[in-house]
Amino acid sequence: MKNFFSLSNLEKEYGSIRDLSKKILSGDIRTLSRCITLSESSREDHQFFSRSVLEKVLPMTGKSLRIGISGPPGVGKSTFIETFGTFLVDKGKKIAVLAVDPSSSKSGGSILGDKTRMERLSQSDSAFIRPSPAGETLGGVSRHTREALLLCEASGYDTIIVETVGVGQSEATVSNMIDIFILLISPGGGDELQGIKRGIVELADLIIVNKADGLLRSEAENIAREYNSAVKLLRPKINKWNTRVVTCSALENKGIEEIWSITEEFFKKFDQESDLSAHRKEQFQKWLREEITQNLNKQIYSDKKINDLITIYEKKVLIGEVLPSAAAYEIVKNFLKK
Ligand SMILES: Nc1nc2c(ncn2[C@@H]2O[C@H](COP(=O)(O)OP(=O)(O)O)[C@@H](O)[C@H]2O)c(=O)[nH]1
Ligand SMILES: [Mg+2]
Repeated sequence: MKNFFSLSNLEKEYGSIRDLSKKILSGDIRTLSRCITLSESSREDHQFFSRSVLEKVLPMTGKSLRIGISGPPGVGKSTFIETFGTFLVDKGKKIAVLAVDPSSSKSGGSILGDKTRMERLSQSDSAFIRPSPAGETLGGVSRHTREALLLCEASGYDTIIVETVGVGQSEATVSNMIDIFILLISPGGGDELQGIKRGIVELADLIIVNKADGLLRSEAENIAREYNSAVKLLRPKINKWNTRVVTCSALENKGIEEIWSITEEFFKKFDQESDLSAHRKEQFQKWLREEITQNLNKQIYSDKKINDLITIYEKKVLIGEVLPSAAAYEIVKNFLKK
């Protein structure tokens, strides 16, 4: 790739790309964190720099189980990841948790709360927990998270958990970077079937009704039954895989074993019947296309002259003089001429 930035200053500050990539491969956590931070930076030279490191280690990526976990706030995602993650660490796995929270810039983030709810996991040497900051766009979040995911894989993490707040569009984006999509729901939150967006339910390979303990237990089991009949109507995403529904208690550590065995079963099936690597190639293709669109968008809107032109056309559109489609055509034509 042609080098548009002077990287020598960055190499002086952070180390050479060669060294950094070696450290990533050796599992050095400080370097991993630093490279993720650089890829999240709004500075293009930082992004370019971290991409250069990532490109060097790219052949060592793609070997983890990528698990997406989603669900409305308060459903118990962080608690579940603590329990499930600790269970996996005890099995000898290395876990990276990437939390995507597009709302975190407004709320100040749930990061502090998460750290305390993932206390055991965050203290483990075999776990790496990293919240993704809110990008200005979902596209930003998705690129950060994808790059962080690949960097973690290169660092030797064999299980990557990507957590999203199940409130919107971010699920579809995240489902395009993971292998298995797990949806958490819980009783008592008023999230009956209609409360959770249908689209999210359709993405789920596994639905977990959490908080199946104490007084909530029978309600949790009822909800699981409801979902079980509802998902039968959904088309299986991959060959012969029907969305499964189970109950668990993240707090009391119940049902975790079964969830792991379903996950393993899923990966086995996936690998045999749909070929995991083909799936990942497809994801890379989509990523490329997404990036092209976002890059173009960014370039158009950051061009002063084109922005002036947009303002002019906007006025014309608003008084009904020009059709939006015709205006867009002219604006893009002008942009391409430059
Ligand atoms: N009874 C019960 N409460 C739970 C369970 N899992 C989480 N919680 C509680 O639900 C609340 C929200 O949990 P949290 O993990 O922060 O949810 P998140 O917003 O989805 O990450 C906390 O008060 C947890 O203690 C569970 O399995 N059973
Ligand atoms: Mg949380």
